Amino acid sequence: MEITALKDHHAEHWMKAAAIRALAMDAVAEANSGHTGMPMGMADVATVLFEKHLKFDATAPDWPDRDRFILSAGHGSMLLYALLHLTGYADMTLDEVKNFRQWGSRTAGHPEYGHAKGIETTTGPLGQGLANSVGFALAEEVLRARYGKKLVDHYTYVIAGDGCLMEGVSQEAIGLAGRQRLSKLIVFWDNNDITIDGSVGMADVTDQVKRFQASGWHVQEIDGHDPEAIDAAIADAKAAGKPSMIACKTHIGLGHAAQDTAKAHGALTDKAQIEDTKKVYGWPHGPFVIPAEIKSAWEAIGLRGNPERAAWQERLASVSGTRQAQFAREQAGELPKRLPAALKRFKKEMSETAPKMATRAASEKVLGVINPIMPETIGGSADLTGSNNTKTPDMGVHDPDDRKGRYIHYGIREHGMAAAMNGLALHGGVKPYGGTFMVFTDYARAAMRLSALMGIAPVYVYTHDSIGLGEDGPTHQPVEHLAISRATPNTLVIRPADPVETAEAWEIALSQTTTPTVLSLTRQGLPTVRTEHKTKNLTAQGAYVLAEAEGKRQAILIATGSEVSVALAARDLLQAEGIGTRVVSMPSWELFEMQDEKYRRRILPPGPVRVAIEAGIRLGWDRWLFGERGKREKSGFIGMHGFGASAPAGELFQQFGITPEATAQKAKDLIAGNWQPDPRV
Ligand SMILES: Cc1ncc(C[n+]2csc(CCOP(=O)(O)OP(=O)(O)O)c2C)c(N)n1
Repeated sequence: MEITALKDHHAEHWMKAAAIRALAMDAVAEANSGHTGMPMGMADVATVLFEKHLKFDATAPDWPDRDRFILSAGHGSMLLYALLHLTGYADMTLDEVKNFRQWGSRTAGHPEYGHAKGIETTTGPLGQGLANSVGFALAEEVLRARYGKKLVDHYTYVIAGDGCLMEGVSQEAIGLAGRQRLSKLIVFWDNNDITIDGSVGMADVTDQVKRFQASGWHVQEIDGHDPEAIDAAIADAKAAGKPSMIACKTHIGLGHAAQDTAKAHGALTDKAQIEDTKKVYGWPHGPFVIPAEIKSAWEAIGLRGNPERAAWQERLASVSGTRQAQFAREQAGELPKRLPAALKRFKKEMSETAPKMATRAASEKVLGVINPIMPETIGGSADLTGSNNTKTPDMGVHDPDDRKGRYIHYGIREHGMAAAMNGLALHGGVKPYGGTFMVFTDYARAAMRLSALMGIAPVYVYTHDSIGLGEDGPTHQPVEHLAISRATPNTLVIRPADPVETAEAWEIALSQTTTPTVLSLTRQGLPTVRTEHKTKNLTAQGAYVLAEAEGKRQAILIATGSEVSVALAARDLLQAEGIGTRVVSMPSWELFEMQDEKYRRRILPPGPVRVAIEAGIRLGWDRWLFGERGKREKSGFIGMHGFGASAPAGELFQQFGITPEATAQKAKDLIAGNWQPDPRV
């Protein structure tokens, strides 16, 4: 639809949409950076969605039963900021819009979760928002099944661009949504044929309509500037009974000299061109000026959901007190009161029976305690359920035929799983965890990084955490992955040594509300090292003395996970030679870092030589070896210096020198003053 026809036939709509376009142009021009063309192209779709369909109340942005709106094409952030400002979200003042992309503003370059209400997720890395939306829609299904339509009945709407659809993660998301028949997920594709380098055709000839259909979606194609077509398409999408994609043919940079070109993708800052565009729009107002009647029309849209929310509040008040309390607890992300005692009982039993067990198997046992007490957990695995030990019998498999099922078969989609877990966590009311092999952290990383950046708390259950997985070989043996996870800000990495530490690790992970956790778990069996029951969660201190030196303390062995038992055996060797040796179990660097100086000094006192043992690369370990009062010439590392190999685990530990004997020798060399640099492989 051409601009003149739009202006003539849909005058009111046009002016509302023009307000978005004008704000986008003004803010980008003021910041001298940002993306103008996309908000200009999708303003009509967004206006119809907010005016006629989106269930929301700008005065209550956290209303749990609101529809979610996700701008997956996050570079078009001004579209979202304009909508939030116009509809009257208190966080999004005109000053915030004027401070687009400036230090301290809520209007970051790309929408950031937590900066302002109404930003449901952080987007910008293309494809992520779309992949998050699958988690949002899954959370809605699970909660609707549990609480009924009275309390949970909402849609997830997404705007995705060509870039989102080109990213690989989009196929993972689309495939999962299609299989799960997420009928309350509606995606608008901004089909404008333009990316940064030029036309989409330079890099892609995919028939997106057929692609979505092939994955089980309902698809429509419309003129993305025609308000009636947009309205009708949304109505049809709602009735489709499957996830729905609306291909919206749009013009990037509508009405601007750069329309339909890659130039429109960038910052359109030329003053004369902006003025010309505003003339075409019939928008005679200066920068950041929104006429009162247009602002109040938008504010009325912002209040449209108010009665519906009040009715919802009444319905919530009418359910039983227990149910209300449960709903509130789950929404707040609080742990059930019964959980700590149940985990303590589990720990006691493990210490008493001291089984030999892989930590992945221990994790399954712990989940067997947790899941029946926490109906909000949503488990899953990327097609490695039997290997990750992530499923407990009470969960039920989530499926269109069993929406109460709490276990999700994500398929071989590590990235899609992690992104969906972000969506589940952001939706609220559920607590997601999901498993794969630790080495595939690489596949999931972009989404894991966003969990950390957003400050949300999914739990990544990563098993097969070292060469200890054996015969699958170096393609499957993580060596640098602990370091990568530890390098990521706001990420908690826990590598438990036995079933007791595994239970403690889960308790810590589930108590997080603003930090994701990586649980690093073994494939191979390990002895229980915590044979003396302690009610206190020792893992929460990050590191603690597991075995004290007998006689004069000459060596401290610091180990994590499967190498704690190596350290204990090395201690036996050293003690047999009269060398007093302390073993420190250090399941989490981050938690140890948070302890006060006095505690850290108590665990790692100056004086004795230090040897760290971990079947991963050394990067980062120097902090605990040289730092914390340590000395380079009095410290050594037993671990990996390159990639692993395919062989039985026992052989690999021997070949790579991660043994009690090598550890004891290293300690003795250091005590004798024979420090050697690490081998370079
Ligand atoms: C994962 C990722 N890769 C690259 C970018 C950089 N980038 C931002 S927008 C864009 C082009 C997107 O094209 P499209 O989705 O068609 O948006 P439009 O041109 O319509 O605004 C690129 C490559 C990014 N944000 N995320």
